[in-house]
Amino acid sequence: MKVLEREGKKVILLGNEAIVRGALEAGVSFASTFPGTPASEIGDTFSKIAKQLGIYFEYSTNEKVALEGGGGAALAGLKALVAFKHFGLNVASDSFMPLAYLGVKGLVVVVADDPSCWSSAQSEQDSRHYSFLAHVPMLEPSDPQECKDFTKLAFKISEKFEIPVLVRLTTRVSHARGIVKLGKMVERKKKGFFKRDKERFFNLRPNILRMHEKLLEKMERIRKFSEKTKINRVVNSNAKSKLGIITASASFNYVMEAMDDLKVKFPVLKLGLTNPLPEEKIKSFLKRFKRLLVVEELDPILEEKVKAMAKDVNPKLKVYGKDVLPKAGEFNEEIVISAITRITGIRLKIDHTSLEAYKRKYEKIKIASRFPIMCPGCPHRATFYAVKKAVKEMGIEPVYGGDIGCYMLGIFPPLEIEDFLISMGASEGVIHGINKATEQKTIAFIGDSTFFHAGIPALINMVFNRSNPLVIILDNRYTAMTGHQPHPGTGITGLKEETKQVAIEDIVRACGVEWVKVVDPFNVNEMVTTVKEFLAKDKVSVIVAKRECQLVATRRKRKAGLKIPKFEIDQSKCTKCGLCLKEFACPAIYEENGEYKINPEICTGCAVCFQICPAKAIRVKE
Ligand SMILES: Cc1ncc(C[n+]2csc(CCOP(=O)(O)OP(=O)(O)O)c2C)c(N)n1
Repeated sequence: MKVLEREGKKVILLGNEAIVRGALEAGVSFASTFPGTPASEIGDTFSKIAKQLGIYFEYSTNEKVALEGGGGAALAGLKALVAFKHFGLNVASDSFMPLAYLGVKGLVVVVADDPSCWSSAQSEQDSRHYSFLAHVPMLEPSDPQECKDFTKLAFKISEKFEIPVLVRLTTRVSHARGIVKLGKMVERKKKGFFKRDKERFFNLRPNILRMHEKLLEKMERIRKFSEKTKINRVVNSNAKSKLGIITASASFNYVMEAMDDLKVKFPVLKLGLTNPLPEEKIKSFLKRFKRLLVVEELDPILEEKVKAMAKDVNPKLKVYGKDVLPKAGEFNEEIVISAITRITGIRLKIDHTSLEAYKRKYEKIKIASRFPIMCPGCPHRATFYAVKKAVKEMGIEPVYGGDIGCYMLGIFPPLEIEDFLISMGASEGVIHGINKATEQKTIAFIGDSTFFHAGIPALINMVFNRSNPLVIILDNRYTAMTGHQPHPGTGITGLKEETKQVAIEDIVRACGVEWVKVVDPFNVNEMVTTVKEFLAKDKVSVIVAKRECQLVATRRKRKAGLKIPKFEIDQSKCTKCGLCLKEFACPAIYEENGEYKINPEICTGCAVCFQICPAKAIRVKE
């Protein structure tokens, strides 16, 4: 594996893989995560290599638990890396703040933001705020080489100043590939020892105020380091210009590309350590200019701080930022070009002949616009179909709580079976509120991984506070949407070792739910009957819709050389009612010249269409 290549070699790594290599070079002993794109490959890489290196790695049940595990290992003297996506830091934040007070050392937390929400349903978020909120130093790499180097440096800072360190990525940094020059992997400690230390660990009054002050003092000491470190550096220092640029993270790359295309050179202060900021360095940079542009994605965090500094040292400086750049969404080179153009009047010299040729070439390519869909044979689709059939037969229109996972694609037409999506586990919490507030029937859909992550307290709340929604736990055996990582119900750990399978139905019963049934969603009739039965209950009821993700099942069958049955439509029997295509909406089914057909290339043989066809026109293909 490339992340394990020897010292001195140059290899092409993904930003996320480079994070792992940086941790290996720092001597990491413990790594934990909860999957979430754009951070997922960090955990998945550890999962592949940890065992052979004697590193402990786990997919934790959620990000708070992952951080607490990493925090515990670090308190016991091991170097620990914890990684998750931006929403993960929200979940972990309750423990993130006090861990900073405890002076924990050797703890690096990697958070990956997703400007433009390429793989995040819920909200855009600028996690840099957490660094300032928690008084935790923050490093922001721009490319894979920096991902490696900054992770190593993050461990150094954490060890030296006895503080957790945040490494903040964005999708473009996590998922960029680039050449990385590898350093030496060091020996790692196998076991630590927790030494009781009341002074350091008892964060109660009166200790707590002293600990808070100590944390702030540490940040002041790190500020001095920030002034000196080479990762806060000026690029194009000698360029003669009245405009200067301050930037960090992926934005630095767009700035460099924009200057290249505009054929201009402005001095650029590239910040790698963005909290604490090197105030003296920034102030001396600001003094040189009449105009300054701050390029940062999402919130104007640097901009506001730079504006405040400019008041002291260069009050006439005009600072541009969110007045010429978008406040929402990811940047790109063109966006930065347009900001520079607006400030300076410099125009991009466009070669119109090649532009016209480019337009002509791409005008011909028509990309179908369509909603993202669940895979052919996805058990979630079968569950949704059965629920829709059941409520139609009952003549009711329930409120549907949606949650986070592959099944959230059910929000799109033609299924449209989720009324809201908020955060992991919120389907249950919110549907409980709606159940209490209305006379309407309520159904919460929640995935298996999501149930383990955040669904249990909300289910207990329904029992405790006596609401009666129907909760359907879509148990496809994996955390599927982020790459089929195992969870507590899968029976395998992140180190690929066998472990106990925690049965969801046992937890549900232990929460106090009286009406619980495990149903295979591919058994359409049983699913419809159970939904109808449970919707009539006056207490909360739970269906565990249990069927392995069809992608995994099909891959396994193919690998074992087993035949995957295919289905076809007998045109002589088909009445063209359209139920299979328009209501069940399996992507393997399509219409051609007025006939409905099944594409054998993608049919996975789930046999649900076979069961639901009213004309019995679907049969096994010989
Ligand atoms: C707090 C938080 N952490 C991680 C994620 C990333 N994430 C998006 S979908 C998903 C998978 C959920 O798995 P599961 O509930 O089993 O549903 P499946 O995809 O298997 O259908 C995860 C972890 C997130 N959105 N929020």
